[in-house]
Amino acid sequence: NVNPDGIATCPTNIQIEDDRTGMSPETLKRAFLDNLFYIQGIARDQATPYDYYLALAYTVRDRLLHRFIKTVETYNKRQEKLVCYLSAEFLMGRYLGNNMVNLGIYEEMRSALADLGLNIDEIIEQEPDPGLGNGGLGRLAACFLDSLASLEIPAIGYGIRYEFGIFYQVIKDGWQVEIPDNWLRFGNPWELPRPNESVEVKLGGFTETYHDDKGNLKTHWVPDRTILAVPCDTPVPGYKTNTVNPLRLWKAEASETFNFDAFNAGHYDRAVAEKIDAENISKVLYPNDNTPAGRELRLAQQYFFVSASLQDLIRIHLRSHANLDHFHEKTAVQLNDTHPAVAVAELMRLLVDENGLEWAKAWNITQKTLAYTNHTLMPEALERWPVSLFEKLLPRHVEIISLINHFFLEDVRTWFPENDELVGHLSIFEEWGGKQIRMANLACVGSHAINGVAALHSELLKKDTLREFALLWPEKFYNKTNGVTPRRWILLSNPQLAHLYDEKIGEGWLKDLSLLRKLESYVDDGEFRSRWRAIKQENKQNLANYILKTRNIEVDVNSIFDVQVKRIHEYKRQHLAVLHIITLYNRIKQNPNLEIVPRTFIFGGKAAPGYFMAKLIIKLINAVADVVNKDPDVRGRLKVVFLPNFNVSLGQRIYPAADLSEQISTAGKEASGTGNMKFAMNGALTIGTLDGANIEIREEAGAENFFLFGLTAEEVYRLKSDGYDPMKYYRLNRELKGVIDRIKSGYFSHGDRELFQPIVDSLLYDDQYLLLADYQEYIDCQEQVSKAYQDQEQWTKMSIFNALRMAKFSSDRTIWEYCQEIWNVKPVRIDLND
Ligand code: B1H
Repeated sequence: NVNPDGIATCPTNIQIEDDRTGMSPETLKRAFLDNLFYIQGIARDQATPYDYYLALAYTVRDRLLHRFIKTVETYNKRQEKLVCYLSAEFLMGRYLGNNMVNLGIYEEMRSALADLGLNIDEIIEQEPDPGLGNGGLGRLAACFLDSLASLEIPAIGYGIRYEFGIFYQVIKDGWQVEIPDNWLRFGNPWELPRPNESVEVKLGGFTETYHDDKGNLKTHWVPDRTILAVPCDTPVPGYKTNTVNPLRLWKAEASETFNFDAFNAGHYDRAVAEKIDAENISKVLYPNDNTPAGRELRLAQQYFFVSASLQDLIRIHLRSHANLDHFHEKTAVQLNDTHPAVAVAELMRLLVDENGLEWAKAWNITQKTLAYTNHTLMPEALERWPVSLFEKLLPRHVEIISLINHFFLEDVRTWFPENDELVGHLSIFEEWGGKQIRMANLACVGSHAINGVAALHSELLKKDTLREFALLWPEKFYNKTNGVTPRRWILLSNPQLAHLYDEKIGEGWLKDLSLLRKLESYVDDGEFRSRWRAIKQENKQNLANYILKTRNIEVDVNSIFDVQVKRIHEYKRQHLAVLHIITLYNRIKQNPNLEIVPRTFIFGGKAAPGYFMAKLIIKLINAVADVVNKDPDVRGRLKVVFLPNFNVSLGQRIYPAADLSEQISTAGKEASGTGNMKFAMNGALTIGTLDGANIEIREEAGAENFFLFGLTAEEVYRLKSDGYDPMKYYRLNRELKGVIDRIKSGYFSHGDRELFQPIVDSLLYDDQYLLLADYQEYIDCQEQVSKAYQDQEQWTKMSIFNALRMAKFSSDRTIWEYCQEIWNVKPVRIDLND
């Protein structure tokens, strides 16, 4: 452009995009190259795939930071109530793809990179999967953060920045071997350390009393060490909102003052030891699912992140309020299971000891601030801490808990005079067999709301696990059926399916999953059905390629992909699926020409390193796989695959490729399950018991679109109280006997009859999870599955109904219910131009 004087000018209408915020492919490309050069410090022809990943991550991060800073600024200005989700686990999965999806720049970025000859999917695969959680509980927390930001709710997730996440699982000779997960080795572009916002956390020592200036008797905690909690913030964007909420994870460091003292006194070795001790607190995630670790370091971890988080919240509140009188009106704290339940005592300590509030006032604030979610009915999973251990680490908290208990039981005794049994059940202290603190009781007493995670689970909590509390405070009890985010679990995992939805009804379904119901009439459209099948087929092919590459097993993409992926646990009954496989195998061995619908059995899941039976079940699956896959009589009609290291990324590959979802826990044992929802959303049919959220999935999908079998929770209860005898089933059921005898004979263990003896014995002489009682119905039901699969048109219809009717299981619905009924919070719109 040239002006009348012949001087070159810029056209006035040109839109200049900032390199750090612009979203057009041109700008994205320029920003990416800029980051590659100036942040990675590498020339293009020298760059590794991981360099590309980091350059892309920083490009995406810039677009997040812009929104993140505005979000925090808006929250500070508006002073609306804030949700704080306290969780020892956040199983976030890879950030890069998800962040691009939520920013709405995935396709722009794909084309920007394609212009440079780069494949976006390959770059995404470079990111280590952040595994800061064990399974469902940690992944739920991650889905909740996605929904909170997508619903524009002011929220913050608080947890621990573990240096080592859940171990990496490899399979050697059929056994699980654990490898440390050094996920931070190559840096983490998503986190922002905030050392200036560090807080001190005390541990150990003793308490002493003193008189304050008004002559009141006060208690003072004299700790024997102080740890520095350094916050590292990861921005969590909502889907196509400007909201970017923080996930604030605390890293433990030695507090310099302490270290320095020792150092100056000439105790160099002691200073170093203290530093190591301090850093150990956030070193590693305890790899237990549904069983507490009971170790001193675990309690230290719990207290560490709870204390740091509550101190942070109090600091935030006092920045804009004169005192803490209205703290509960501005802060809702959700306890993700009992892992952060020490918050009850810590909030009281901070309010009373450190901020001078009266006990009664502090107690009112504490109860109104806290709410507790229970995630399990397994009695052995309820956390209890020996008072002696607790006292060693948290002497002041034991005093506070004793006082809380004292006042609480005093009330109970006036409401229910002379009912010692009730008092015994409600007490925070277990007196029997070495005094212990019952964390669930502490959480119940200190909270205004208590919820389970599926309808049945919430009912069983009231009837059983927390019965006495439900009698005392029925109004405190809620159900909040779990959900999962459709952004990661449909759009990101199954882009083809998402594209089909977009094409038919636009993109609105990602924010309102109930819109998918509009597609129901397409079940009668043959063309739609064949497209549906083609998508499933392509997903199956992708998984088959992965299986070939990683396990060197060839699978038939026309066979039923029958999948069970979840943590390995006896109550989840992976070994019941194994009994089914051996049943089919025995039938083939008896009659090699038997007509049978081909199946590929796919398993995945980690066992807690100390859980002997779970590890033996993995070995059994692999042992059966070795025999079945190699046997020429089988002629490839059955294949068994154990995919190592099941994690969020592998889940994203697996759920879209499944035909059949195995949800076969003993009724009354699985609190909810969330994998069950991910499968159904991706068009898998479920074979399942009436347990956890299966019940609600079946209600939504329609009973005719669900393969149901097995005892109900009530029947399980009755059978057990009538005296269950597994041997009876073994003796009376010839096929079952044949299956168990096959394992016993050493057929799957090169003649070794001892190897699987513990599994056989537990089934024949105990069978607390009632595999033998459910066996025949399971086999019969699987027969129905095979029959149904042969009618591909009908199967497709059932698949479509499942996928389209899962709106209830969007975590947006779950979070909205928490907002309305438990947290009393409203959305805050973030305006980038404010
Ligand atoms: C669930 C756990 C759990 N329930 C203790 N309980 C842990 C307990 O490290 N620990 O000490 C770790 C995890 N996890 C799961 O929560 C339930 O089994 C699922 O049924 C449920 O869907 C999920 C989310 O609510």
